[in-house]
Amino acid sequence: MKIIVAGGDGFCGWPTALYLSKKGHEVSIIDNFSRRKWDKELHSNSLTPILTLKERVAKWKELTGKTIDIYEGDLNHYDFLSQVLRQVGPDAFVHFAEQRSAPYSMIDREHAVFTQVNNVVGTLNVLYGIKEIVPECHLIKLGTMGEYGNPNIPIEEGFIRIEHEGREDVLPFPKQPGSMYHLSKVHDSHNIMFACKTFGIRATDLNQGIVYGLYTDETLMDPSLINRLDYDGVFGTALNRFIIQTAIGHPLTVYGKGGQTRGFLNIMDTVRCIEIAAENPADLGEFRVFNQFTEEFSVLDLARKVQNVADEEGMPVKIDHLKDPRVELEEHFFHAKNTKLQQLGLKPHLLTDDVIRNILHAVVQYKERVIAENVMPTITWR
Ligand code: NAD
Ligand code: USQ
Repeated sequence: MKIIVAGGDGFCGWPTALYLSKKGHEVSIIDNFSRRKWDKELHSNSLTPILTLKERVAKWKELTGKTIDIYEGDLNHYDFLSQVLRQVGPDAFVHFAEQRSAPYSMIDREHAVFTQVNNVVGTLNVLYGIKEIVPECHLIKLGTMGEYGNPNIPIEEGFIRIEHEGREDVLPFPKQPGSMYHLSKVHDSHNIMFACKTFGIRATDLNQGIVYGLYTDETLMDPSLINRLDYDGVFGTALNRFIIQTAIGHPLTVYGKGGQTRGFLNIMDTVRCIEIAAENPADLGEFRVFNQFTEEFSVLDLARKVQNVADEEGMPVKIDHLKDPRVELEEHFFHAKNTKLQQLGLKPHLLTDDVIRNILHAVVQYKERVIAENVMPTITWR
């Protein structure tokens, strides 16, 4: 297949591009390198030293003989996007290219507006580009489990059967997102559902949980292929942050009680989920939703798991309960369905102590790169 990976310079996109390329697909990356610019804005960095995309792709070619084309540009610029769609003629368009940090979206009005414009307009352009230029192309869009929020009932995969006043229907599952970023994903989902119904295009919305780890078989092939890894209070995510905090001897930063429960998955499963979606496309006019996570944990459970492994490794670490900088439930019911990807063949890599240990050993090598003042959260929701 000809596959475009938009956001292919990022944490999920880069290993996905390599994985799909190895599987024999013709991969092209679109990226405007905004993530690297946000690091500069925040005076932060990736824990791991990452090369330029051009250098990474050249190393991939040297090692495998496979070419990945690079298109540098912004999905918000329709002239650029439409030219790429004409040139590549993709069978699938994998869309990772958004501003994905909840705290970044909550800095102030400018960052909220930027996040929603970047994400919503980018996705709208992709929808119109597919409609006008490549109407058969399958949109594989990264959504988020956080679109659903924390309802007091089990979360379905996208849709729920509801009985009301003697009638029944299957309707979109209610959305109660917890940040301006998570809201942008809800707006995207609505626009994609409308475009499928109205224009007859095909799309899969992957409501992904929190991704942990950094390595895949492909990024391990050479140090030049290493993935980015975020640890700061803005872009770092729960489990990866706790492991990196352990590496530098920083207390684990549990916000509030730590009963916040979420879906999680290993980056090795992210790349496979994208392949599964691509190999099993939605029908024309169909809007599909898969919940893309493999296990559920509370934040405090994860901190304790990391603490146990740290003890075994002779790197004891404390757990701190910080005042929660977010407006969110610190304890709640959470159970979500996640059977569709497994029915299509996903074999989850589950979170064991050895998995935590391996990530810890990997990150310890780069601990000197941590900018200590970036570890604590500084952005509040209120
Ligand atoms: P990332 O920030 O590492 O990568 C996103 C990439 O998209 C970056 O390289 C960035 O430069 C690019 N980009 C952003 N806006 C763009 C635009 N307008 N035009 C072109 N390129 C643009 O993020 P990630 O962690 O790889 O996440 C990828 C996607 O997966 C996001 O949509 C995110 O919402 C979703 N997701 C991520 C996680 C996670 O834990 N990382 C979990 C659930 C969902
Ligand atoms: N949290 C802590 N301590 C920390 C970091 C986070 O207790 O040091 C808590 C947060 O308060 C929150 C939970 O852990 O309750 C998750 O926070 P996170 O920063 O790990 O994840 P989140 O902000 O939800 O966003 C991340 C990605 C986003 C993706 C989302 C999937 O950045 O792109 O959409 O995970 S999900 O959470 O399922 O919506």
